[in-house]
Amino acid sequence: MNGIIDWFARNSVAANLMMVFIVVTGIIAVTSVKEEIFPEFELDRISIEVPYLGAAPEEVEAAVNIRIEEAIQGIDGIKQIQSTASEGRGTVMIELELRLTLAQNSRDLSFEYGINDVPFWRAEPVLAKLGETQVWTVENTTAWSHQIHLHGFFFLVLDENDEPVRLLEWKDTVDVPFKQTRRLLVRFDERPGTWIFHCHILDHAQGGLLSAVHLALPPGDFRNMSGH
Ligand SMILES: [Cu+2]
Repeated sequence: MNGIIDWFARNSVAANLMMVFIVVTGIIAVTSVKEEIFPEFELDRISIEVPYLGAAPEEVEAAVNIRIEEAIQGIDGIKQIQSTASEGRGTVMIELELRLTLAQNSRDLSFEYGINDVPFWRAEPVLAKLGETQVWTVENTTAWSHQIHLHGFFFLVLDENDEPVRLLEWKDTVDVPFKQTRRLLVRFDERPGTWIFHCHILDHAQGGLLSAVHLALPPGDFRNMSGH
């Protein structure tokens, strides 16, 4: 033991390198532990990963997965829960339903999209993965009807004011009458880029009823703006 201390006392460069190494691994450990403990937020997807060292999948399932599932049960707007228990780790993926609201500013009567309760100009664009199918709930709180048009992809109207729609038909424009709600299924394919959606009434689009879907692009990366 004394030999090691003597050696480090004589080799101060080695001692300093050792210290830097310990500090750096400490920082890496702290930041990577954080990533595992805190849920990762995206607009429509939350992933909760909980490490449970040394536990068998059945133990993880009972101690982690089932508890998370119980805790989030009954929360509004959950589209799908995907739960996996593996050796030493439980993962629960929650897919949220996307909620678009069409509102009107009472002061200047301009139109506003709200995306999951955030006005569109403060919200991130809608994020989608290649090949993903999403469910959009579009609630029109204004006194006007709006025809929502999405570039590049189609809507399937699932229900109107919670009443299921039959027949199911693919449309590129969906009318959302005033004070009504439509639940739409949107299927994205393998064409990455920024795809605009807006009200087809021109002064409404100009007044703000316009937003974008980023298909497999990180937020803030605008590409392939299709403008018609
Ligand atoms: Cu409109």
